Parts: sequence; C-alpha cells; structure tokens
Amino acid sequence: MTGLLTSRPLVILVYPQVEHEKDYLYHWMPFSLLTLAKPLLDDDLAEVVIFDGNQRPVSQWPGFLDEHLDRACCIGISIMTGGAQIRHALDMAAVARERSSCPPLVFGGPHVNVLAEQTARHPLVDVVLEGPGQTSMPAFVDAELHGRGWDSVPGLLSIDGNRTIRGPVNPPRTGNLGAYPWHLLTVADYIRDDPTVAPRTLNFVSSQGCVYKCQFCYELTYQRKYSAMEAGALIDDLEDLTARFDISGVKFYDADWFVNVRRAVEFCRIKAERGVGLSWAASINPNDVLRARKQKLDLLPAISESGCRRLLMGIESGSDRVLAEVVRKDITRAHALDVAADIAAHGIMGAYTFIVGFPDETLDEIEETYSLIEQISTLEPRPETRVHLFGPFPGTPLFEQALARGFSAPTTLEAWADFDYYDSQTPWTSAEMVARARSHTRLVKAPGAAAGAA
Ligand code: B12
Repeated sequence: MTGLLTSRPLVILVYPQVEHEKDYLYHWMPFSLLTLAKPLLDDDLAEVVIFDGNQRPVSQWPGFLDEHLDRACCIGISIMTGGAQIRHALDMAAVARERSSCPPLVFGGPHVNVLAEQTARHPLVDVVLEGPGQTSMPAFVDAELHGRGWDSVPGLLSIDGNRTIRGPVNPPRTGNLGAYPWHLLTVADYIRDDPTVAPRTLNFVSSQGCVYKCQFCYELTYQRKYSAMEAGALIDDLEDLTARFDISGVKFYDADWFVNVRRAVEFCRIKAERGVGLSWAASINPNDVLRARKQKLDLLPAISESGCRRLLMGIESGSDRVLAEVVRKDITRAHALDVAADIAAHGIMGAYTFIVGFPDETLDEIEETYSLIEQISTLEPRPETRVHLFGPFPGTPLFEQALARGFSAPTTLEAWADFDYYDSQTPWTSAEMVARARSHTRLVKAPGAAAGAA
C-alpha cells in the first residue's frame, strides 16, 4: 500500500517571515493559521502542519516539503501587505512548485482580502480564498478530498489564463475563536519578556473585526462583523495556557479588545473570581472609554485592578479638523487628552499612536499633533508615543484620496511586498517629516528597561 492510502491527508499552512523594524520586540504566534487549523482538526478533515517563517529559517523549507509533501492536499499561505511577507511567500511557493507532487498553492490573509484579483493572477498562485479562512479553508479541503468543484468554495477565486473560477461570497462573519490547537506550534518559543507586561508574556487574539470607521484602516473594508470569545471561554484559554506553559502575562492584539465593554468588565470579574493572576495589555479605542462612562461601568478601575498594565490606543491626530473630517475618529483632541489622563490616573501605561502626512493635512495641523504629544508626555506613568507616517493601504477610503493627490500605488503583487509602512510613500511627505516622526517615537524597548528609556 502507498503512504497516501494509509495516512490521512495533510494541510500545510505557512506564515512567511515578516520583516519588521530591526529593534522591534515580538514573537508573534500566527493566529491566522491556528484559526484555520482549528476547524480542519475539529471536523476531522485533515491533519495540519505549520511552517512559521518568523521562527524557522527559510532554508528549512525544502526539507519540510520532503517530509510532508506526499500527503499534502494543499499548501495554505498567509500574506499581509508590506513587510516583505509577500516576497517570502512567493519564494516559498516557487520552491514548492518545482516539486512534481506540488498540491494547489492557496493564498489568503489581509492582503488577499483587499487585492484578491491581482493576487489570483500571479502565476505562482493557484487559488485565493478571500475572507475568513475558518469558513473557506475547510470547504476547500473538503472539495479537494471529495472531488467537488472549486466553484462551491466560499471566497474562492482562481485565475489561470482565460479560465476564471469563482466561489460564492464568503460572509465576513468569523466566530469559532479560541481553544486553538496549540500542539501545532512550540508555544514556549513565543513567550517573551515584555517590559511593559510581564516576564513571560504570550500574545493572543480574542476577537475579530471592529466597529469604528477610521478611514485609513483595513478593518473598514473587511471583517465588519465583530465577533469575540465570551469572557468565560477566554479565561478558560488563559488558565489552560498558564497551566501548560507557565505564562505570567498576555498581550491582546485584537483590532480593538474593548468593542464590547461589558465583556471587558466581565473578564475582570471572572479573572478575579478564578484567581487568574496574569498581567495583561490590550488595544482600545478612546470611544470605548467614553462609552463605558456613559454606561456607568467602572471600566478603568476594573481593568487596573485586574492587572492591565498597558493600553494601546490610536489617537491619530491632535487636530480636531483632521480627527473629524479626515480620519472620522469620532473624538476631539479634548476627549483624547481626557481619556489619556484617566488611563494614567489608574496607573496604566498608555501607548498612543499618531499619524502624520494625511492627504491635504496642513503643517499647522501636524504641529497640533506634536503639541498634543507634548501634553500627553507629561502624564505619569509616562506614556509611550509613536508617530507613524500615513501610508495608503489598498481597500481603504483614504487610499482613493491619496491616488487622487498623486500617490502612485504598486501595480504588481511583488511590488506590494516592499510597501514600507515606515518610510514615506506619498509625494507630499518630506524627508524632514519622516525624521521628525521618528524622533517623536518613544517606546519602552529592552526587556527589563525602565519606562523612560528611548
Ligand atoms: C500581529 C500583527 C502584526 C505583527 C505581525 C507579526 C508577524 N510575525 O507576522 C507585526 C507587529 C509585526 C505587524 C506589523 C505590521 N502590520 Co500588522 N497586524 C497584526 C494584527 C494586530 C494581528 C494579526 C492577526 O493575527 N489577527 C488575527 C487573525 C485570526 O486574523 P487574520 O490574520 O486577519 O486572519 C484571518 C483572515 O485574514 C484569513 N487568513 C489569514 N491568513 C490566511 C491564509 C489562508 C490560506 C486563508 C485561506 C485565509 C487566511 O483567515 C483568518 C481567520 O479569519 C493585525 C490586526 C488584527 N487584529 O487582525 C494587523 C494587520 C495584519 N497589520 C497590518 C499592517 C498594515 C501592518 C504593518 C504594515 C504596519 C503596522 N501596522 O505596523 C506592519 C508590517 C510590517 C512592515 N515592516 O511593513 C494590517 C494589514 C493590512 C493589509 N492590507 O495587509 C492589519 C490588518 C492592521 C490594520 N487594521 O490595518 N502586524
């Protein structure tokens, strides 16, 4: 009997390397792939192996293929725009394609969700699956294993010369989060000493989607249906991770962890009730704090008591016009200051991000952003601040405006790999503007470094 008949089908999932800033501290667990793997395993459709390019050198890829390709029914590759991830993805796809037994190369992820057609036209891409992979991937694997047509697979697009296959729409509803198949990764390798959270911190994603309308953000065009793990189920996962891997902190990378402020308060209550002593950090929108006040929820006291050490918040601008007309942040400068002061008063370190170089933003408006940063920096504990340059991301409303103002966008999949978020992308952003943005970025970096370090 052949290996293929005796062993179960396999899905290879790949998270190609992201080239982030050299001194940026992270060990990112590829939640996109865990989210895809979960239904494949839960529904007993296939076995899964993961290649994380942020953890393994790409030189191990050919050997990984030798080991697994004979059983593989597809190779799923995740890509986001920029950070060279697309380039690493295409290099790995090219190596796989050289093998005679190469199964379909299936691309998904944030970049595919905004530029599906351009991605699907690339000769190294057999299929793209647009939208949440937890719906499309099991359907694709099922179609492959049972000889069903690709046109039955939600979110599928395949373009090969003149032949186009399209599946039905993949609804932007996610769900099915949490209780991930941790055994697919060496979780211990992702635990790190995070000076702003705890010595053994792990990252985590507990929700998908966002309800706000920031005009530069990709979430606006994708994942509009917010879905989140319930507080109790989330604590179950954290207890489990603590027992297995002895973590002491968790850093949430949800688009906005606090969309449901009642869930946040409930999380703190259950965490205290069950004696889960983890420190934690999360992302928050200023409107969440304002909404909690309106609902008379003691949000900040509750999270402070529950071990929340750091809140990451996009304030974006110090100019009321830019906030209202360009970003549509639904807050004013005064709100931003008020919320930041409230966060500091509860002993939580704020980490505030700003963007300069929006289309038609005036120099005076940029000055207002820097003066807000000065004001915020006097708070205690002193917040982290970070100034980004506006980078037009495909699929966002401000992308169209940027094109109209003379920004020229990459026109190929390869070129999107080098879209560098940390450098000027628009003709109206000068070298001085870039240098000044960098000089106003103040983070707590090295493990063990005191707040206040550069
Ligand atoms: C963690 C993270 C990072 C980490 C990445 C670490 C790493 N090693 O890769 C770091 C901090 C390095 C990073 C960097 C950047 N990031 Co980032 N990041 C995220 C974040 C917060 C979480 C990603 C995540 O795991 N989500 C949870 C999973 C479950 O969702 P998902 O990845 O979208 O996957 C779902 C679908 O996309 C799809 N899917 C994904 N992969 C695949 C694969 C297949 C085969 C299929 C079928 C489906 C599929 O199914 C999944 C389940 O529903 C997201 C925002 C967010 N909360 O999603 C931004 C996000 C991905 N980042 C983004 C951006 C823009 C960047 C930066 C360019 C700039 C920045 N924000 O700092 C840089 C890129 C680096 C560079 N030098 O240019 C954008 C991407 C937009 C785009 N068009 O690609 C996002 C969406 C933020 C945003 N709202 O704008 N990022």
